[in-house]
Amino acid sequence: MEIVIATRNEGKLQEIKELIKGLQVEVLSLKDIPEVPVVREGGSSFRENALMKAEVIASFTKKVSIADDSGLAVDFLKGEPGVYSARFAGEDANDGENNKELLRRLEGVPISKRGATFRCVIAVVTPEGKKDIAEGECRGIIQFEEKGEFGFGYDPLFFVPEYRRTFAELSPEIKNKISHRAKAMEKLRVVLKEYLKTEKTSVEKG
Ligand code: ITT
Repeated sequence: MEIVIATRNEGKLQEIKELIKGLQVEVLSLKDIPEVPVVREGGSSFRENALMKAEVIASFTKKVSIADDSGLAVDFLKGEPGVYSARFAGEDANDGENNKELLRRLEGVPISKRGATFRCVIAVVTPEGKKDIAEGECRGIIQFEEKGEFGFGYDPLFFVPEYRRTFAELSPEIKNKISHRAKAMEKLRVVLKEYLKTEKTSVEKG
């Protein structure tokens, strides 16, 4: 079975590919299907955005599609940047600019008030319109400066107390065991396995 990972974010793509390793699927990304439409994220929740992205791509490609909408909710900023995480420092902001903006907004805020949650919602949609959705969360503390080279986005600022490292200091293998994305994907592996079983049965039946 072919599935499409509906993201233009290279960091997410690599992580999701790792997380579905072992399933008998052939993974396509949006780079393999250049003509797909760009989905504007107009929703006010991760859930809405993830579903919208997966629905558009599933109906366009006629393949099972997986979309991830995720972001960082900082306690002191009352949940910001949230669904605007990719655009925190402006419409076309890159990771470095978003990290700088986050540090600026937290200037003078003590460590005790720098708690934050990474949230991830992943939607799986079939061409027939069947939808499944799962969420995952991970708690951490926003550092005073960037540390580490792995990962993407806010990883260099997101300190995980249990490991005494930022996400960007942890190897991809460890991040993929404990992250918000890993937790969401773990629930959806069951769903994908079911699709595979159904597909196998219908192929055998002819
Ligand atoms: P797609 O919509 O094409 O998937 P995007 O980057 O626009 O890509 P989102 O709208 O879901 O995706 O934005 C998520 C942003 O949240 C992302 O750009 C990062 O800045 C941040 N983010 C999400 N998960 C992260 C992670 O595991 N590590 C670091 N930052 C993360």
